[in-house]
Amino acid sequence: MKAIIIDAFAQRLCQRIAIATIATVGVSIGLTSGGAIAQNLREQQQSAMTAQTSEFQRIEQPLSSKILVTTGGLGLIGMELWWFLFSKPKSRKLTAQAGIQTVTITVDGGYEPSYIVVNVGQPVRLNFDRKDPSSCLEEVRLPDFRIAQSLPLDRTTAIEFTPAKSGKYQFTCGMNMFRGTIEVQPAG
Ligand SMILES: [Cu+2]
Repeated sequence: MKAIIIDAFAQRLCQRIAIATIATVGVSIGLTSGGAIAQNLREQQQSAMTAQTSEFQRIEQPLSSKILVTTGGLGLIGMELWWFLFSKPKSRKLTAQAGIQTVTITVDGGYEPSYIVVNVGQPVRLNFDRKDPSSCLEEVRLPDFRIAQSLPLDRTTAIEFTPAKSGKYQFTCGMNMFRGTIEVQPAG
């Protein structure tokens, strides 16, 4: 049990580090290109300044754009840190309605909620509400339950199954890029 929790945590952390890395690269590129643009502007200005006389107006523009880029970059880094340190995976514990554990999962740039907790031996109904037009999310798979279901856009598609054993099961898009987890808790 402990091993499972650690494993899930490591997986989660791994995902986050990957996304954080991408975000960092994005910010770096933004800062670098911003700096390059600012420098370019300054060079242009300096050559223009030798020809013209109005100095003060011209020097202010590259400075302000530099400040803007730096502030934007720092803001993004702050948001990234906040997200990395404080945001938590959203999980949902289902309660049965008329004997079926039901949840609606919004499919829009991923799955929300992406972590679902159910009880063993009780029917589960996942209502996938697909709002994302990208073909990436047009199919959902639950390999452990031998389910592969296409999801029409702007519609809710129900998938039903009954987990016979406790454990953690993945559901993914057709290309295994987006993932969610169904945690099946043992009886009692
Ligand atoms: Cu995909």
